[in-house]
Amino acid sequence: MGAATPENPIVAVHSTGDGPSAWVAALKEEMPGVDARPALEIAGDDLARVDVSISWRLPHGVLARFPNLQLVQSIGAGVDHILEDPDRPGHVPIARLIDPFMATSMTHHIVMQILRWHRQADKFEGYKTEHHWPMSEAFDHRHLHVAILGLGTLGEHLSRALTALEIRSTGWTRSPRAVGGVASVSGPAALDDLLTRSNVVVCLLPLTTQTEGILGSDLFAKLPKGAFLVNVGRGGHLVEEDLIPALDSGRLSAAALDVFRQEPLPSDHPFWDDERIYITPHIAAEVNPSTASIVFAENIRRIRTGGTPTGLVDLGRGY
Ligand code: NDP
Ligand code: OXD
Repeated sequence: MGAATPENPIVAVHSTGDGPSAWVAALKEEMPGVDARPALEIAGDDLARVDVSISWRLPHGVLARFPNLQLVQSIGAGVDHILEDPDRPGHVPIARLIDPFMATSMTHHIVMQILRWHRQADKFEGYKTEHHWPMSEAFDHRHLHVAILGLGTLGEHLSRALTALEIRSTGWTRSPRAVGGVASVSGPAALDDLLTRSNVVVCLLPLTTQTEGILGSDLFAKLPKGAFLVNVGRGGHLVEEDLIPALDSGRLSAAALDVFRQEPLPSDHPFWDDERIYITPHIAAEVNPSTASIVFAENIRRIRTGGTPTGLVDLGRGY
């Protein structure tokens, strides 16, 4: 671990979007007496009092201003936004957020997208406009097989929910992983076989040097024709220029994207106007200040009492 806990320690909080105030308030609610402040407002002697940073997309270089930092806590399950900071003090541990609320929220989003595609919701919207009442439509969920790339906290939750809905799924992991009642395979060789028997692919991987660009033409070519892609991992997983050709060729029939290489997605990006691409603005599993603060408060207590925080990242693996 890093330096000793400073006297009168401060938690430095940063978030994009609505800013840090909701996070500061939720943390104070959960941990009365905590000295939590917006990270960008901490200056002078107070910089040495910061022992914990809780952040989402903190500007690069800010972590390096805290000489007694002991924990970098991500506001989010992904930590790529922290690892990207070239000035990050490398010896300070990083924790990702493991929050059951997020897992449920992510599962709801993905199930919604899969069922929207499978039950052809867009077609029925069109029928409504036309006042058309088709004589029959067959939906056979037994033909669905979902490949879940990344069977971690979120992937495992999804897999269990799909099983309850009688939708088959198989998870893909880096190292062999036995999760009771959940089918899984691991390693690059097993992925090829999994793809050939999956008509839905869900990416729930962390962004690492190994997973960057994994959703590209090579992977699409292994899928059965007409497959459906859901990317909720990171924009860097998708080779964006390979998506529209895969849709045009019929290899993919549609894609639901929640994350993009550039966020917000630029207004002139071709994905906006392609009706085969469902777009959501990185809201698949929004972090919730009141539930996440329970985890943050526990990790602050642990780091200040010599304990081990939950969700510690293996810096060698990158997640
Ligand atoms: P976990 O760390 O719990 O799980 C990651 C999974 O990915 C593990 O099963 C891991 O395998 C697998 N994995 C990692 N690298 C590889 C690889 N090279 N080959 C095969 N499998 C690999 O993460 P979470 O489930 O908590 O979150 C996953 C990601 O979801 C986050 O990193 C983030 O990018 C994204 N996310 C997106 C959100 C959104 O709103 N769009 C919200 C929250 C998260 P193993 O089990 O062997 O370690
Ligand atoms: C996360 C996210 O990583 O919101 O939690 O993407």
